[in-house]
Amino acid sequence: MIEYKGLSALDDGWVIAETAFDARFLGKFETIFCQGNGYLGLRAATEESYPSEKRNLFVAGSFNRFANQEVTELPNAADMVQLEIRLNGKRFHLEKGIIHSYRRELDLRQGEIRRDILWEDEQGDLFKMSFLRFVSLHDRHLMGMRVEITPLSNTAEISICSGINGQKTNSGAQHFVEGERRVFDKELLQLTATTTESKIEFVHTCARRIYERGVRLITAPAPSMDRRSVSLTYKLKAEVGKCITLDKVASVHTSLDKEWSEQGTVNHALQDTAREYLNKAAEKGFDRLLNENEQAWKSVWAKTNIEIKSSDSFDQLAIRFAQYHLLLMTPAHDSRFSVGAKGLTGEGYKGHVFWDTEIFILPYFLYMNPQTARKLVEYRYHTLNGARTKARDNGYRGAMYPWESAATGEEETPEWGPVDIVTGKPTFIWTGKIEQHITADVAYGVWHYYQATGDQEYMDRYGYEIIFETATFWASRLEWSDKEQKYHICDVIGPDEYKEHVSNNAFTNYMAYWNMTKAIECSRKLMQAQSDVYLTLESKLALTERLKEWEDKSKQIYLPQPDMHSFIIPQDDTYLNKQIIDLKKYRDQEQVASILADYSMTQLSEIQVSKQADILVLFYLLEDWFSKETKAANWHYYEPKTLHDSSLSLSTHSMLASDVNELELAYDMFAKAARIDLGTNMHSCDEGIHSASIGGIWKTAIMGFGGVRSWEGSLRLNSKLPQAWERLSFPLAWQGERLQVTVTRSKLEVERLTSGFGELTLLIHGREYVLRDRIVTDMKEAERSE
Ligand code: IFM
Repeated sequence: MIEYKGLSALDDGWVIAETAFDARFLGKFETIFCQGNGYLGLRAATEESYPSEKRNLFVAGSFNRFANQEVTELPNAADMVQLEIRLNGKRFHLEKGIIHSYRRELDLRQGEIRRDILWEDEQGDLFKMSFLRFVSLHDRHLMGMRVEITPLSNTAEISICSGINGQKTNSGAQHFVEGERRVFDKELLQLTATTTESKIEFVHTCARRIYERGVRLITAPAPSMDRRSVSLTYKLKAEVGKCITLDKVASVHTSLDKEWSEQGTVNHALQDTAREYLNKAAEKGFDRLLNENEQAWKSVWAKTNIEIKSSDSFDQLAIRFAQYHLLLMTPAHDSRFSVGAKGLTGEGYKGHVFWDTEIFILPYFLYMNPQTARKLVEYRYHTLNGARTKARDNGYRGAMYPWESAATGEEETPEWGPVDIVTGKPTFIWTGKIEQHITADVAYGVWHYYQATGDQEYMDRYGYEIIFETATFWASRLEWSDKEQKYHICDVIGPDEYKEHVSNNAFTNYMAYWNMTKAIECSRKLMQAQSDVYLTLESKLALTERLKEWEDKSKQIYLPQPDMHSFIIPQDDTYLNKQIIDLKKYRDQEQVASILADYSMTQLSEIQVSKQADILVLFYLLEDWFSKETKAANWHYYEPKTLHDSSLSLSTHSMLASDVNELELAYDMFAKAARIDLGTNMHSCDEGIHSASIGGIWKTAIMGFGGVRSWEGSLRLNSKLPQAWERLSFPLAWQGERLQVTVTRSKLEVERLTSGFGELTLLIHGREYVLRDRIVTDMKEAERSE
């Protein structure tokens, strides 16, 4: 049913195929075959409609609140890819008739989907049907589709109804007020709609052309309008063997687009512009538009290609699949928006932005495309005021970032979740209130960006302010314990969300401490070396006063230490005293979170069971603060108690296993992480792609096996290949330079692709090297000295 084609020398890991149609698995392919460009995300629903489908089209950042008591979400824009095809009067769909052959492929090289079907209708008539679709990477407003129908046994009456359907909702929530519907010249359709609360105007426009055996047919289609929809129906007679082709190009523009949101839209300006735009696109023709898209992808791959020579060629495909989706999910065009936990591929998590961005997705862009990384860290500056409001509303100072963020930086976590298995009531979602480590994670992202890029201008304008405001939040958040004579952080949720209302979660305490000490270091540095920036921030934030508070308090934060004998760090104050149960059933589960069918969240809080990596994330972020023994001991203590019920878990475990030289374990976990969305579990991603896990695939390969880390401004390479891999080669951006790193079993080679100023110092397997053009080191020697 799912085939990872391209696993031969010829096509080399680029194509994923759906080899048979099964309506039960529509969600799987809608998600993994999703198309987009960071502005638009088009879920890959088939052209013909099915009851279990989820047709989604999202525009990055276009949040709307359906009702006051609901959180804001990305609204589902009008559908322009659905077609109603009638063959001899009967609606074409694959739950009737006989499917003689079926194949749908996503080609990652160009982000195109092709579907070929040989289908016999209930009367015994045979048809060849082909579909091709793209969302342009060349032009972010544009998408295109081609449909080819050839009757193979008898002359056939073909009718194709296609248009713009604005009747779509987000699982019932209608986010739009109906606008105008128009048909221009019996060819071009336009439908406008405005979001109910955020008042964003969406303009959907499309045009189509129809051909018989390549010759354009000038036929008069029948227009029709309905509530929130407009369409055209073509009726044609096709002879045996004669192919009817419909080309459709469509666009979405919104008043949120930078050019409009800055100047505002007046009268029909947006509609007129969109119409002109689409007319031009239609004039160019489908083939040229397709070609432009292909060229755009080609240049992306030329810059970002990663090669993995593995005994399992799935690995190569998996990394490309991850890169493909990382591009789709990231609004590189506009720093007012960031990456949703499901990207733009589904309604899951409502388009909201989590710590996933800083910890799991940002690293990819830092080391592959720093310009895009800058957009992501700017987003947190755009939302800084929202975070200040959240801090104030909760009785704190500084900036308290929301666990779930959308347009403004105010908290958007919904309050009620799935059923509590014991009480039968909905479960209260505490993360928005007490999963507070996000605030330090944001600051960490800012610092990581600065280390990897050296972008001083960003820091001066935005970065320092974020670090100071987040440190101030922590200073106001700490609670003094008379008994311990230390500052504690009580009543939080750490990364392990199966432990609610815990105190002194190690991850949270260490990250808060890191955040405050980083603020101290930055303000001292500014005082000495950049007095202008210091003075600006001093007058805005009263830095001198704050510095004293950070210094006094950070010294006294309680940081849970590794046990002297076992090296175990308590995850929180009570974790190690909780009951241990046999978790085999849940670790062998088919679908994640099966434990919630047996235990409520309250009950889970009393068991040594973790949803996902917690302390281990700390070992990766603050790697020099912990010894190898501590990392290994905690990996082995906590992993058997971890269900990996969050998709963020496996990649962290894999990276850490690499760090402690458990390479085969690391590979096993990489292989599992790479299959979370792309694997054969046909329901794992119905709600959308797991963005953080996708970033995690790149991280396990490049930061895990490639061993790439940055620590306080220096680039480290600690590469180790698992048995299955013979070669790993990847590009790397570092402080304005571009490098190419190639690791084989015998050597590690770093080539400098740019001729920047001066020498570059790298730490390779613990030894300092100066890079001029190229460094080659011996992997065997590195292994021996481990
Ligand atoms: O941010 C994650 C969290 O760590 C686990 N639950 C899902 C969230 C969104 O991916």
